[in-house]
Parts: sequence; structure tokens; C-alpha cells
Amino acid sequence: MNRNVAWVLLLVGLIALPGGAGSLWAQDDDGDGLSAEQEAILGTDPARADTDGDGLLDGDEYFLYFTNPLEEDTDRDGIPDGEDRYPFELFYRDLNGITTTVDRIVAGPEGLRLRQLVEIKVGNVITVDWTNVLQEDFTLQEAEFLIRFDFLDPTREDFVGEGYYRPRKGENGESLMEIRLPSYEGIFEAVIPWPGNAMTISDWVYRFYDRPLEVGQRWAFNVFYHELLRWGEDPFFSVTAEVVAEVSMPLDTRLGRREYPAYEIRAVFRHAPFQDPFFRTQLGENPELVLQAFLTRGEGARAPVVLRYTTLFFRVTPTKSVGFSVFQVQR
Ligand SMILES: [Ca+2]
Ligand SMILES: [Ca+2]
Ligand SMILES: [Ca+2]
Ligand SMILES: [Ca+2]
Repeated sequence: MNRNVAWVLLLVGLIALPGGAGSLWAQDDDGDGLSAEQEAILGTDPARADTDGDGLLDGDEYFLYFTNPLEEDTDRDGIPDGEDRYPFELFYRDLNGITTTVDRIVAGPEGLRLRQLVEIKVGNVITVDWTNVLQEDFTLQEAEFLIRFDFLDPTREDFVGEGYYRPRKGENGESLMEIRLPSYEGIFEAVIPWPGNAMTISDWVYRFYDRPLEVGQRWAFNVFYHELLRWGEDPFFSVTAEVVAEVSMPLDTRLGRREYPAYEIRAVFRHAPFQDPFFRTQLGENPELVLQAFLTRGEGARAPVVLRYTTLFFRVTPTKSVGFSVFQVQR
């Protein structure tokens, strides 16, 4: 080829490039549902549809399954994402900016385990590493946890303690739970009657996993709140939950805002009258508290993902308060 013609062709190519840049960036050469630009943001390979080789496409991992497209086994349970019934590790932040949690559900031979790493920053930093062993229907079987208080005040000694919930049988064969709650104020221990359909305040939202959901479905169950026990209150709420609507749930991701098809669940938490005058004033004689959860829908046979949920909180120190935290999954 004549050298001048080659130069001209090169120049034409360079001039043509800006015009073609949009389509170049939007290009999905490996057909994994992510453009080259999106792959650059996530760090995945634009020439490989399944960068980590776990059987799931890069785009499906990010948008559909909430797994890591760069890790073969996102929740590190030994089962690759493509074969795992609960493959994800979810990172949540509460909208008050106080608490972050990382949730993993691991299905093992002895049932399900929900592992939650919680960090609460209220001046001091409280971290809790929970493992809840759950029945197939997500009711609680037993739990163990490690709690750590890291005080800002250098004159206060930091605290680490181990706690548990352990099932027991009573003299007449009734179901009981032995509970140990460590805190910097000392150790609280109790054995209480345990209804079969009970779960903890952090598990209630997972009750809806592994069920084909549809609008109008209802469930009744009990939710245990251990702080109430320590304060001499009935530790259980009786809950009625209902799938109330199919909605579109917006979520901000690293690849921009995205609408997810979701089910909205409303759960009414009822409690026997509180003994404590403060709680009676705040919550009324027979409180009914409405909590919400949004779970993904219509994405094949895989476990739905909790996109957003509300949970109750009670704080007695330093100032009494009652309220809700709204947790949203972060992408
Ligand atoms: Ca791609
Ligand atoms: Ca790719
Ligand atoms: Ca993959
Ligand atoms: Ca993966």
C-alpha cells in the first residue's frame, strides 16, 4: 500500500473514532449484559462473559443475583455461585447512617445459617457477629454471637463477650430457650418458653425467602426482641405479615440508578401492654407497629433478595428512644 494512502486511512480512522465512541462504549462484545464501560467500572473482563468462571454471566451476577462477578464463591461457603441456592453476600446500610450489616445465608447439612456482621456507631462502636441456625422455614433453632464494645472514652475499658440462644426441653417436654446476653453492664441469663414459630428481630424479613410469593398471601409468626427481656417486658411481638403489592423499587448502584421489580410486604407487630411508663407513652396501650420489606420478584428460580426493610429499635441509654431503622442493600 502507498504510504500516503495508509496515513490517510489512519487519519480517517482517527477522525471517525469520536463519532463511533458512543457505540464503542455501549458495546457488549462478550454478551454478558454489561457494556465495556460498565465492565471497566466493575473490574470484570470485557472479553469474558463469566470472568470468575462460576457459571453465571457477569451482568447476571451484578444485576440479578447480587453476587460478586469477580469471586467464584461470593459467600465463601465452598459452593460456587452458579450452584449455590443462597449465593449472595449482602451489604446493607441503614438510612440513619448508624448501622451497617453484612448478611450471608449458608445452606449446610444441618440446616440454614444466617451470619450477620453488624457495626453500630453511636459515638462508641458496637460490633456484633451473629450466627443464627435456622429451620428450613427460617424460624430460629439456636444462635450464638460475639459482641464487642469499643468505647470512645479512653478511661472506659473496652468489652468483648459471647452470647447464645440454646434450645432446651422443659420437664413436660415443652420448648424452652436458654439465653445468655453479655454486655458491659454484666451478663443477663434466662430460660424462657419458646414458641415454635419464632424468629429474631434480625431474621423476620428472611421468613419470605424460598416461597413463591404472590399478592394477598399472609403469615403469622412471633418475633423475639432480647432487649425487652432484659427490661422485664414480654420479649415477643406477634406478627401478621402480608404481601400487599408488586412494586418497582429504585436502587442506586455503581452503574447508576436501576428499577427492580419487587414485592412489598407489610408486617404488623403487636405487643402486650408495656410495663415501662416511657414505652407506654411512646407506643400506646396495645401497640401496633407497621414494618415493611421489599424483596425481588420474577427472576427465575433463585432465592429472592431483600432490597430494603425496616426494623424496630429500642434504646434505653444514654437517652430512651423508640424508633425504626430502614436498611437498604448497597451496590
Ligand atoms: Ca460485556
Ligand atoms: Ca465480561
Ligand atoms: Ca461469574
Ligand atoms: Ca461470582
